[in-house]
Amino acid sequence: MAVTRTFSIIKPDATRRNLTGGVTKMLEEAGLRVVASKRIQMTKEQAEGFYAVHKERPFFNDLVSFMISGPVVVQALEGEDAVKRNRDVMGATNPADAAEGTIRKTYAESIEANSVHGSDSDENAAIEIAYFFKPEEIVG
Ligand code: IDP
Repeated sequence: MAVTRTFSIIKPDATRRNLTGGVTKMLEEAGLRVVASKRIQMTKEQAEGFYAVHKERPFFNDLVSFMISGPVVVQALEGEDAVKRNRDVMGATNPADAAEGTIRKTYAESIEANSVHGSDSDENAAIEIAYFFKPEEIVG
């Protein structure tokens, strides 16, 4: 299977509870390698742009407010079939539906404050990585 990249965000509910290490450990144990990482405070404009695909959804404004409510850690991850591998370890969007052993089952507070973002396709992974990282910030 091919080694690919995906994009991850450790969301404000997780940074607030000092779970950056806990989440990253679960990503690494799932076979993903952190090839870029930075802790940032997203601006409203950045969050709106990142989630533009959801702008017609009823939860869009709340989601943007949540994502700028504290620092996040944006990461590029590398591994075999990285997008699926990451989605598997993240678990379902709603932690109530997430499987045992997943990040969201372990750490998420609610369907909104669900601790992590992960790209849903290789195409979106490339777009999302480029949204936050310059090529030289990624060291494989
Ligand atoms: P995903 O993060 O599992 O890919 P998406 O459907 O792409 O899920 O939703 C993006 C993010 O929007 C979710 O991770 C969550 O933070 C938030 N979200 C999704 N559905 C709801 C909802 O019904 N209420 C509040 N927030 C939601």
